[in-house]
Amino acid sequence: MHEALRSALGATAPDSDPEETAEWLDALASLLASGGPARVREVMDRLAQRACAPGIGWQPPRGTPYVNSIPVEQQPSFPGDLALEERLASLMRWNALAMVVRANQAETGGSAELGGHIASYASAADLFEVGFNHFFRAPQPGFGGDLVFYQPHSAPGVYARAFLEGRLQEADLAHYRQELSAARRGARGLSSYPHPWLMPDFWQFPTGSMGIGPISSIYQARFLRYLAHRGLADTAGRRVWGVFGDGEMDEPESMSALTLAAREGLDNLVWVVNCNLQRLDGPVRGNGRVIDELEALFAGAGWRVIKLVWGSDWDGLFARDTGGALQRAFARTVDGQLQTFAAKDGRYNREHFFGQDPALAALAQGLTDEQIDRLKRGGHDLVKIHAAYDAATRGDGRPVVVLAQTKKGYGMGEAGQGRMTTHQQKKLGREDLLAFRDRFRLPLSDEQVARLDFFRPPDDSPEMRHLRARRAALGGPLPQRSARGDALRVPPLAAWGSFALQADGKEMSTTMAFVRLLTALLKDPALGPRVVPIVADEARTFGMANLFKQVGIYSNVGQRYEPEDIGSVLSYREAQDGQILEEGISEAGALSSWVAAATSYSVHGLAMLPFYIYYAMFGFQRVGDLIWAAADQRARGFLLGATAGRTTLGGEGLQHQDGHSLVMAATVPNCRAWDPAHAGELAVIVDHGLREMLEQQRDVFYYVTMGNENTPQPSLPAGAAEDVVRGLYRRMRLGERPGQPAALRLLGSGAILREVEAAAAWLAEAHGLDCEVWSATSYSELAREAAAAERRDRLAADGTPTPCHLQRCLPGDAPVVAASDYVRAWPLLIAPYLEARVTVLGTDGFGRSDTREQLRRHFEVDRGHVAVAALQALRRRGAVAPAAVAAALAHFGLADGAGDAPPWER
Ligand SMILES: Cc1ncc(C[n+]2csc(CCOP(=O)(O)OP(=O)(O)O)c2C)c(N)n1
Repeated sequence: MHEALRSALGATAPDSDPEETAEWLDALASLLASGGPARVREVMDRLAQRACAPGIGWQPPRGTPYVNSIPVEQQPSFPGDLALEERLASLMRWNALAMVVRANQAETGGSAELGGHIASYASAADLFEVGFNHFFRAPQPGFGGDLVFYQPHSAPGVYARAFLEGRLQEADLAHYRQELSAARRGARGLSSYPHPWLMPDFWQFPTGSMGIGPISSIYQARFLRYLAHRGLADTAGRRVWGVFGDGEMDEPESMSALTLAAREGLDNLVWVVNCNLQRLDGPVRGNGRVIDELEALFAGAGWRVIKLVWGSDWDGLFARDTGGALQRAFARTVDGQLQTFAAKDGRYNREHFFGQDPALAALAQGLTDEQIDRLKRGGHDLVKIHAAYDAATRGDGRPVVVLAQTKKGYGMGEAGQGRMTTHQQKKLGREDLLAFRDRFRLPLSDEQVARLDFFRPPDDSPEMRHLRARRAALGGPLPQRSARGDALRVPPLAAWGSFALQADGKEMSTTMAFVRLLTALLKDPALGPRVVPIVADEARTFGMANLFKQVGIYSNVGQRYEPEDIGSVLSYREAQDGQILEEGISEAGALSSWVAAATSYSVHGLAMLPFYIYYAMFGFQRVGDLIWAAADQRARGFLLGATAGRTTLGGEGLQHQDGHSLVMAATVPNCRAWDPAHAGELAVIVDHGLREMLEQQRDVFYYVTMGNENTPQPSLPAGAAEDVVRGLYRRMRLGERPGQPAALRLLGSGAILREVEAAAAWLAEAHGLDCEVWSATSYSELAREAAAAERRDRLAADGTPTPCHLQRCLPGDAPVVAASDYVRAWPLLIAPYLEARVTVLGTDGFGRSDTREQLRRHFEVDRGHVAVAALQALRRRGAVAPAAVAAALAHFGLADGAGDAPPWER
């Protein structure tokens, strides 16, 4: 030990006084001998405290040698049947490989275009198998189970296990990545990656987009604590496991919440980072060591790091290596080189690794080339993996990361192990397949290998009995997803939203109205506790500070300080049972929190009602991929884009004014997007959403825009509510000629409805025009219904037209002018379904900082532009004279604008 310590140190730093150093090391060695490791740690902590004093300025290194964190003498004995579990892992590997290769072979009904991955699961199989056999617990009576995030391109391995468990059949495996063809052949198609939308009883968390699994797992772990602290659910003992790639750690999302996990003391969270040292194109850190880098990063963030670098075969080598030659060699070897060692055979490794120095060569002397070839890395050794996971589950208040070194394409031999191109490898030749069979001692004939037969041992075989027994002991199969939460009754809208429905002209903004609605909902005895208000450091901006005191901000430790504003009615209050999730300046974090709450109905069987309110510009644009994953995950909740629109947020300008989130929201199939103009509309929309999500248990979520402009709020016309949720209702008709259809229809939405109403009033008064004003609460809802109706007509043999709300509201060819605070693409969604010609005014282009009035003039969506657009539309039909248009242009001060560059070019 003494020698090893000395040489490990010697490998890293030149020594100005070796003799003195030796004395210190001797002292350390005798302390270790007399007091044991705990005493060494104690003394080292004290010494470190001293050495960190400014005068000395020592900084502790973040790294430890390139060896396992759990020494062999502390390794627990393996509780399973090692031989059986190794055989099972080999079967998983085979079936996963066969699935991908078959999907890509024309002879077996596949197609080379289908893709799939072999090498990633080949590296991760053992990491998964130890989890499945010993650690990942399914929900069972009285225990909600663990939450497991699976590395996405390892999905074939997870299917392979479900096949052995009898949850999937051979025909299903044969339809991996053939979800559409499968249904026609009576099989179940298997999605490429974990997608709850596509396999709602199977996959729980979507991980296909790198980085989303990692950040989501942290916030799910935190949400388990939140539910417990708020007394809503007993989540004690439940754990979140995440198996991720080392390349995936490059994603900002993977890294961004590490300190949060440590700060919140999430020792219910275990990440296993599969360090196969490769990503798609090549090495993750060819010129460095990713395990060292990640160790420093995670340890610095406050995580407990368990390095799982070498398999049991190395234990003997380390024991014999009293001079520390191995450690010195590893300290010199970068990942690019380790990858090459993985790709080469035993002979090469003997020459190039063990041949580096005589001490190493001596270590390898007793090994055959074959044995050298089979020296396992830690992540391929079931015993070592078990030891690491076992240690990981002994919580000490910190989240845990297991850094497991593996080989990419493990066992793929010449065809793929450690090859640069292995990530993309989807085909294996006959010889490679036979070699794979031999390598893993699979009980398959040459013909079965050539045919790529899937293999399931007989039900009464020891393997299958063991497999079933292990899962039974852990509560049942995984992954599994539940589709239903507890149904909650929504109180009648009148009980919490009548102020908005009968606003009677009171001045307020829709954001203020929302906060009032939220405050009222929070007070409902049944629903209130389920509400989860979420903000990313903008609660004050949106006038929500009153909630700090009322329901408190969640903190796992309560409030350990006296807030500066103590005594004020709105004082800042953190509490362990606080209800608000204040996520700081992390939209990705806030969105992940929202997802945890929005999927609670399924993950915990407990429906929660999250409202994440944020600057509209920093939503779909900033964290759109997380929102897409939320949709995949069948999230239910509300996203509220505040300070929405390009012209409602005076002063802020280009970066803050959102003119396109609604268009993006409209591209998410189960997101219903709304642009209410008034408090009443907003209340009706929220009420409808509550009923859809909580009572009818529909897998939808709502995106609702809100403005911060104080305006007089009209009462909602009687009977309008149903049409509000259809997306369009009539607000008024001016200058009506009884018995005749309106000559003109003006559509306004959100912040611009008032401009449209003002334009209509002027047109009626100045030109005696008969015009209708409609509030378009959602162009995407209108367009979806119209498109569905059009599709039915297209595909129906009898061709009977199906009427839709849009066409019922706006029949005939009277010109339609639609103005919005969003880009033209938003109102244009409805244009193809109308007989009338539609003129659209929108806010395409970059924002500016100025007053609302100036902005509306700049983007050409103010009342003057609406009025002129309407008159031009009528002029085209010969319904008004050109002089009327000229007069209007002059009246509104627009006479000289035609030659200017349009706003979106400025
Ligand atoms: C956001 C995102 N970018 C890119 C990809 C494409 N992609 C899929 S797997 C992969 C490499 C993964 O490498 P690593 O995390 O090291 O996992 P390994 O396959 O090596 O186990 C990439 C780039 C993706 N799925 N998501």
